[in-house]
Amino acid sequence: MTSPISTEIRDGILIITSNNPPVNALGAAVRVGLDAAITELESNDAIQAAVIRCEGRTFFAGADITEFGKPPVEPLLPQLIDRIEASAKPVVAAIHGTALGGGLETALACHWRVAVPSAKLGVPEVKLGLLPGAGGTQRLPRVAGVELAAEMCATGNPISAKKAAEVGLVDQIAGEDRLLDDAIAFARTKIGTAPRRSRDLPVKGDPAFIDTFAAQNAKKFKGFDAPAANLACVRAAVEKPFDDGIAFERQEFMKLMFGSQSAAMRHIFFAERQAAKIDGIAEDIALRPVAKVGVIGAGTMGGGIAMNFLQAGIPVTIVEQAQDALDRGVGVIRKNYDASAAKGRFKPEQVEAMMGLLTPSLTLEDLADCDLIIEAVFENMDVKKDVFGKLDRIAKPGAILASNTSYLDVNEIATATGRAGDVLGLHFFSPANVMKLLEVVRGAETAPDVLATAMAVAKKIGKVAVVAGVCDGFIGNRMLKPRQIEAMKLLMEGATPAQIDKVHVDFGMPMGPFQMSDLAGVDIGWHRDPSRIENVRDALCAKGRWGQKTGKGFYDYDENRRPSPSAEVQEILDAFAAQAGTAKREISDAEIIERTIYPMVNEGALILEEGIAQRASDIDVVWIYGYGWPVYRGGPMFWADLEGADKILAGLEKHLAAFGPEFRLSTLLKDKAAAKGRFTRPA
Ligand code: 3H9
Repeated sequence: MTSPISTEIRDGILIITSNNPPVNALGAAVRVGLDAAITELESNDAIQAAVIRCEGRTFFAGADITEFGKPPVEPLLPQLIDRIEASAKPVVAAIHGTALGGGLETALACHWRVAVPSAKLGVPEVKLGLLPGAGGTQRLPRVAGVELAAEMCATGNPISAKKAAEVGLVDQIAGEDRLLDDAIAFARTKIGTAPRRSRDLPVKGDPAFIDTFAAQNAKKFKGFDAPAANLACVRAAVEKPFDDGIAFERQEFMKLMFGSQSAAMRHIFFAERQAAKIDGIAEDIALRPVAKVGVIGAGTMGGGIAMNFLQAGIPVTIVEQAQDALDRGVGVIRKNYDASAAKGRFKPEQVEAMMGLLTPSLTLEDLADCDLIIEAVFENMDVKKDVFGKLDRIAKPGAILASNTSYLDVNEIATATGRAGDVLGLHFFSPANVMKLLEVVRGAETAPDVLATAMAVAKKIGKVAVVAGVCDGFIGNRMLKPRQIEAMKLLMEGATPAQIDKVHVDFGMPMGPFQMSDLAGVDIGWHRDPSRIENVRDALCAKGRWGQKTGKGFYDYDENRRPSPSAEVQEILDAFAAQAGTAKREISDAEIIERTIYPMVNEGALILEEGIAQRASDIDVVWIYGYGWPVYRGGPMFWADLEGADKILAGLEKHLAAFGPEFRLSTLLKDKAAAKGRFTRPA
C-alpha cells in the first residue's frame, strides 16, 4: 500500500505532504508516514528545515475518529507530536482549510505556523465529548493565552486565521494561492535559529477567566462532561509543569474516551452524515435543478420555510389568499431579518438582498415557473388535496411538489395530482428558519431523483435531512405520541406535570411533555366546543387554559412566563381520576422513564420494523435535531442500546396493563432483547 505521506527536498527544505482524502484525518498510515518523514528530516544533513502541508481540501482535520475504540496503533498521535516538536531543525506548518483537533495539535508541535486567510483553526473535540488529547490543552494556552484556549477547548468553536495571527497562533498569513511557496520562504528565514517549542513557552493570560467562563456558560454546558474536563486541563496548564499537565490531560482524555457521552456524540457525528445517504439510490443520480422555489402560505411555517431559501440565495414566490395575511407574513420575515441584523448576524445590505429575492403573490398561477413548490397551508386533508389539485394544473412539468404536513398521508395527497412521482413531504420543524431537522417524506410513488434532489436542497439550506416513510406522524411525531399519551395517564395515577417534566429535563431534554404542550398550545387540534368535555385536554381548553399564550395551561404563568403549579389543573385531574375510578399513588421517577421513554424506544423499533426509517441512527438524528434529545445520550435508539433492549422490554412488560390494548410491542425489540443485540453500531 502506498503511504499517504510523501516527501520532497527543495533546496534544503523537506516538504512533507499528506494526501489522505477526504479530510486528511491522522489515521495510522498518516502517523507512520509522518514519523518516517521526521526520521528523514533528522538523519539527512542536506535538509535544513521542514514544511508540513496537506493536499486536498484541508490541513489535517483531526485524529481519525473511526479508529477510536479500536486497539491503538503506534506511533500514537501524542508520541508523533512530541517527536515533531523535539526536532532540532525548524518545522513549519502550512495550513489551509481547517486545522482541527489533532490537526491543530500537530500544527502546535511545529515550531512556526503559516496559514492562508481562509483557514480556520480549532479544537472541536468537545463536540465529540472529548478534549484535545495530544497536548492541545497544554500547548494552546502557552501559544494563544489561557482565555482563548479555555474558550476554544470548552466550546469547540474554531477561529479565523486572522484572529489566530492576532494572538500568535499563526505567525504569518500567506497568499491564498501561494501557501507552499510562502511557507518555504518562511522556513528559510528560520534556518539556523533554535526551534521555538510551544512546550517551553510560559502560559499567558489570566487563569481567573476559567471560572468566570465556566459560570457564564453553566446553562450551555449542563449535563455535558467534556467542557469541565477541557477547562480542568487548561487550568492544569497554568498550575502544573508541562509534563505533569500532559499526564493530567491524558488521564482526563481516557476517562472521556471510554465514557458513554463521547460514544454517544461520536455516534451522532457519523449518524448525521449517514442520514444524508439514501439506501437504494446511486449517489451520483442526476438531480433536478432547483433555482426558484414557491411557498404556499405566509403564516409562521410558510414564512419560516421561505427564509431558508432566501438565506441560501434562492428566489422565493410566497402565495397567500388575502392581502392582509400576505402583508403580515412578509412583514414578519422582514422583522426577523432586521432583528438578526441588529444582533450582527447579517449586514443591512444582506437583509435587503434577501428581501429582494422574495416575491409576494395572491395567486397560485405565479408558481408556474417554480422548480420546487412547498405547501404550508392548514393541516387538513381536503384543503391539502385541493391545493395539490390546483398545483397539478399550474406547475411546470418536472417541478417538485412538496407538502409540509406533519401527520397526513403523503400518498393520499399525491392522488390529487396526475404526477405522484413528483410529490413528497418536506416536514420542517418550527421555527422553520432555525430548527436544523427536515423530515423528507418518501411517498410510495416518489421518484428517486425527486427524493435525491430534496436531500441535496436540504443540505444547501443548511438542514440535517432524514428520509422517512409515510405513516401517521412520520418518525418524530409518531414517537412523541406514546410519550404524551402515557404522560397524561400518569397524571391520572398521581404524578404531577411538574414531576414528569422534571424527570425529562433531568434526563437532558430541553423541556418536559407538559412544558412542551403549554409552549406549542394545548388547544392544537382541539374541537373548539367548550361544552364538549371528553378528556382533560377538553376541560383545560374550555377554561381558556390554552398554554403560555393565554397565561395558563398545565401550569399558571406570571407576566414573565414563569410557570407555577395550578390548583385548577389539579382539581380537573382529580375529578377525571375519580370519575374513571383511578386510585392515586406515589409514582417513582423510574416509572416515569419506563412509562414515557421506553414506549418511545418501542415505537422507534416499530418504525424500523415497518421500514419507515432507513436505519436506527436516522431516528436518533431526528430526535437530536428536531426535539432536543440530549446529544450526550446519542438519541433514543443509541440510548436504548446503552440501557439494553432486554431491560427496556422487561420495563415495558411491567406496564402492559397500563398501556392498554392499543399498545403493540415491537417484534424487533423482542428479538434484540432475546439476542442481547443492538439497534445501532457500537461507537
Ligand atoms: C481528535 O483529533 C482527538 C485528538 O485531540 C487526540 C487524539 C489522541 N476522522 O463533515 P464532512 C469524514 S478528535 C474520520 O461531510 P465537510 C466524515 O465522516 C477529531 N473521518 O465534510 C465524512 O465521511 P463520509 C477532531 C472523518 O467538508 C467525510 O470525512 N476533529 C473525520 O462538511 C467528509 O466529512 C474533528 O472533530 C475524522 N476526524 O466538513 C473534525 N472528519 O463521506 C471533524 C471527517 O463517509 N470533522 N470525516 O460521510 C469535521 O468537522 C468536518 O468533517 C470538516 C469537513 C469540517 C473537517
